[in-house]
Amino acid sequence: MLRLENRRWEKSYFEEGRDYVLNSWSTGQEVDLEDAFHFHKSLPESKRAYCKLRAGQEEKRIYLQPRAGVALLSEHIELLSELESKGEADFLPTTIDSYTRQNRYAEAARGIEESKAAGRSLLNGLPAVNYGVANCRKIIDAVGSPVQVRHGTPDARLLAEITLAAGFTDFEGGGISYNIPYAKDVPLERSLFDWQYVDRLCGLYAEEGIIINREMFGPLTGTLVPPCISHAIGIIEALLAAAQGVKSIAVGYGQGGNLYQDTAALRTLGRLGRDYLDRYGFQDVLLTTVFHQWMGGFPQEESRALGVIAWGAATAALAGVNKVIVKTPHEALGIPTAEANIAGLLCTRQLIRMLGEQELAKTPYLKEEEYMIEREVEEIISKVFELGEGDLAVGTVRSFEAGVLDISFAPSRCTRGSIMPVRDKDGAIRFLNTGNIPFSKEIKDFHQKKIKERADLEKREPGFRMVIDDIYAISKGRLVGKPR
Ligand code: 8ZB
Repeated sequence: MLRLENRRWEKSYFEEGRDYVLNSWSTGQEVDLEDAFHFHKSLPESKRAYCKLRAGQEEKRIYLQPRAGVALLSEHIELLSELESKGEADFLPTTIDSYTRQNRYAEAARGIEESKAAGRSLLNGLPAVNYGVANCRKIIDAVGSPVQVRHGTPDARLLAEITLAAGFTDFEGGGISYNIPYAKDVPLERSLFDWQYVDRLCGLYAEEGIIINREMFGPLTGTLVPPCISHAIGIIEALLAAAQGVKSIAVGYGQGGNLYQDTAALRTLGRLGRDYLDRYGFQDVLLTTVFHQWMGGFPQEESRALGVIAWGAATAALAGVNKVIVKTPHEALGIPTAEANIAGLLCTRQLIRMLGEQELAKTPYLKEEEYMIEREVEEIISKVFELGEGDLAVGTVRSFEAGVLDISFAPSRCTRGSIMPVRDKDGAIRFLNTGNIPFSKEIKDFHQKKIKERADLEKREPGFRMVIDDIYAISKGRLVGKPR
């Protein structure tokens, strides 16, 4: 039985479980922390995510990062080099394949062999565990930018051990955001525990002066997620990571589509995140924000897709954010080619540069959006602490059971899925149903009023039909789903 609590793991407690992790695949034996520390210390600042993020935040720069990962190492290195040179990416990714995300390394091994035989990638990412420490280090040696591991793994302990030892300086995911949207049957206690391991490992690096950035996956299911949901979860994951000694944390948010709501979301995410970290004694932790271009369904045609991408880029520029994760015109089709990825990057870069001097005016509408998000997040998180009797990890598990924390459209059995989002007449994402989230009357009334305006305009009852129309709207060329 796991005894989950939000307390920094003793070194002995960490080491107790470590042999099991490192023995779960042969390459685990390559991990040597002393050698890893030595390699990290040899890296120039330009290859360290934390240093680059800190400098960028001071200079108010907006960094761009693509997603990319293929089965074969040499092709992966070539792909990243192109995204860096021709796409002008500031941060490079290594997207991990789905077998590895589920700890199915034998099947990933087969995927490598089959990809070699086929002469093309038959996996949807790089199986980094199979390649091991020495091979993965070739990636770090070959490029000039910091490289981040991007995945979707409930149990990422071995993946973290290997990639961090290889010299990756940035690792995405968290015990909530890499479980609930990605798995059906992994207990939340389990994934929170396994991510405490990952965070504690990063903490051990930090004790050597090697600061690994940890990024929380903000978009969750990517389907009409209200800002307060992703904010609350990102902040909880940030506090849990900081408790294990993580010193650099990025919190993410997926574009909703309404410029004012997205701007309010990004501004409050940075503010609230900073606030909570300070409040709980983590003033020394660097906090940055990440904006994901539209994570829902895309139009098929590349030119229309680039329109969606450009709107995300404009939003990021006007709202202000530290990093943008860029989509590609192949989004509706599958894994993008290098060329499509470069198109997404250059399109985004153009908008970010063109709008660099402009900032969205703080109108009453924007202020109201910010006020609402802040209140919603505070109301949720205070209840999580209350249910945990002060312990955030325990509170998180109890809150998902009670529906105080809830994520819609997720595959996991660990979330109720009893909240329901829908757009208002301006395209902002509201709660059609607040489920068991303990919102005050003021907040519930606000959402109802906003949804009623749309219902009156469209002369139909708010309901699931409206939600379905919204889910398909962007791929059909609109933001707000229209009745047929
Ligand atoms: C949750 C993230 C989904 C996004 C992209 C998808 C989607 C997944 C790869 C990739 C480039 C890969 N994605 N795997 N993009 N290379 N191996 O992540 O297309 O946009």
